[in-house]
Amino acid sequence: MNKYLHFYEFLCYTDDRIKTDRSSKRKAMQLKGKDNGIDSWKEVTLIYNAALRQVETKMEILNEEFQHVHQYNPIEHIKARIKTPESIVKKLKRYGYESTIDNMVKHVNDIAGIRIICSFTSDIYMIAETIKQQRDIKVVAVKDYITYPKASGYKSYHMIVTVPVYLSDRIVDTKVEIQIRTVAMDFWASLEHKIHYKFEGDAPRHIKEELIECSKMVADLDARMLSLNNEIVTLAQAQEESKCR
Ligand code: 0O2
Repeated sequence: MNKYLHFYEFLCYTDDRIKTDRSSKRKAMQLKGKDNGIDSWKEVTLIYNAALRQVETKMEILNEEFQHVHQYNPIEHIKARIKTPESIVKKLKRYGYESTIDNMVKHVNDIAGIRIICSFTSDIYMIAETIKQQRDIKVVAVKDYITYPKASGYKSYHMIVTVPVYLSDRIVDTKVEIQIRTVAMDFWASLEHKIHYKFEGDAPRHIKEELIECSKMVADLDARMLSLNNEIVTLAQAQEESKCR
């Protein structure tokens, strides 16, 4: 029995899912495996990747169906990633747990993460509703940081769901974190994320204040773009109706 799993691969944020970077970026880390070490880790990543692919495919189908029925794409683009082992270990430490595969599966909700970027705030809630209605998806938790933004100014709609992954000998309900946000919210969040990491969470006060100001501008921009779009849709409908008369 291999009690300690020495994991020397660096899993990258990538659309190709798991890629092994054997270059200078190679990272060494340690996760204690409960049973047969490397096989457990491989199995875990295989399962999370399968869950991620399922949710991503569901979202692509939804988008295509919307285009077909309503001649409109609610989803601008989708990003999917498996959390790096480094981030998993950091999160476990922050929560006060030992770095074991068991703890990671139990306590880290965003090992598999998918980000859905929409044009309008209304699309976010519509997509969230359709996810909730899918029979094989179980919603475990919802955090609406749009209605209740974080103190940092962060806005996004988060869902932790489980999807069944069918293996040869069993079905594993696997957690996936879904983040749904507008293009503008995503722009803000990616800059804030970079700043957060650059200053290790302790950015100068004026930068934090500026970010809060920018997040208000993002909210205002989202509201104005939505109202503009609603007006365009209403005008287009009126034009269609007058053609039919
Ligand atoms: P990273 O590096 O993006 O992966 P929980 O998952 O419920 O146990 P957690 O992780 O605090 O607890 O949940 P929450 O608040 O839903 O946050 C999950 C993810 O949302 C974060 O993952 C970020 O991706 C994003 N997020 C949350 N708050 C902020 C914020 O203030 N700014 C930005 N830019 N992103 C945020 P990680 O693991 O913290 O980080």
